Amino acid sequence: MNRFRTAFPAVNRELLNWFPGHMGKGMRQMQQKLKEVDCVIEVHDARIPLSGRNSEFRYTISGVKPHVLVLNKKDTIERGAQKTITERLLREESDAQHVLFTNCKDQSCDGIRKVMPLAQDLILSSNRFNRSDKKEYCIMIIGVPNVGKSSLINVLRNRHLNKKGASQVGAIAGITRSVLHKIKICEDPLVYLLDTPGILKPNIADTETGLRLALVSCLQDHLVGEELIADYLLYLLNRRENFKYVDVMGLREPSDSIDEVLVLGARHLNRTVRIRNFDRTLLARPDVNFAAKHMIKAFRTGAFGKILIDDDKLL
Ligand SMILES: Nc1nc2c(ncn2[C@@H]2O[C@H](COP(=O)(O)OP(=O)(O)OP(=O)(O)O)[C@@H](O)[C@H]2O)c(=O)[nH]1
Ligand SMILES: [Mg+2]
Repeated sequence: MNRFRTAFPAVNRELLNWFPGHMGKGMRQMQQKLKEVDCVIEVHDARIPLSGRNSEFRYTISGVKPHVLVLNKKDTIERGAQKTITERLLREESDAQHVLFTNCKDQSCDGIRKVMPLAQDLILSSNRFNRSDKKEYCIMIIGVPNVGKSSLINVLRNRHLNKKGASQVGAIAGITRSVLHKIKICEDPLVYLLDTPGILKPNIADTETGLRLALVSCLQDHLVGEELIADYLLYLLNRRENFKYVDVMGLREPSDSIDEVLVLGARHLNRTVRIRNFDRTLLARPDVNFAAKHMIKAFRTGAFGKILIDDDKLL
């Protein structure tokens, strides 16, 4: 009998719905700018190619414009998976017909090299409506938070203009908060990119979609709860029989209990928190929150290997 969970229990939606004011405002700003846009590049995380894309973009932003789907952070999945993902998208997702895989941390990445030529081809073969007299191209970069939209702009600008750091980048979701000014990234042809804030759907589809987004940092960890994200990670690792966490958390054997993993992990890491007992004496307890953060960080820094989270959806 399998001793690991075969399904993850549903969790309170409120933990997974994150739609702060700047997202609603950002969406409105993006719609207003749309008439100045020739092409939309949607960036998403390559670990979740089928989960968590904001389907509202299709109706409000990208539907009428040439569209490229950039699956970024390709360094976090096996190279061999790219073909399977692309075939699946081409077959089943009508709004993912031009797909590129990129690593914004690698200037020489072949996907990065293909972004501008592909966008230019699509623009040239499109009807530019009110913009057919305009010489310059304007491309809007959209996506959910923290997938690397600003990083993509920076790496393209660096590649084509040899200039650095036009748009602020950060490891926490919600760095870019409004639609920014046009950023020139190429002289010939003259191309401008528009950076935008990461925008989620106001209502998350289901628990697993929300937790997959959380695991790759599209939500803010403390809002979801680090222990919950670590539990979902444990569930995914056990399902894959990936037991690298045993060493990372200082365990003797695999476990399906997040409480056990975090308590033993905190002891292994020698981290305690002091809590006040009912008689006002101080007690030292294992710092399970620290242990959860440690486990999530290990996943995000690749200590558990390259993991395509959506692999179950590709079967
Ligand atoms: N491993 C890896 N990390 C990346 C890559 N591209 C960006 N990152 C990291 O992902 C994080 C988010 O990058 P940003 O460019 O700020 O993402 P964003 O989509 O603009 O985020 P918001 O503005 O918050 O919506 C940063 O820590 C980047 O260093 C990549 O190709 N591979
Ligand atoms: Mg940004």
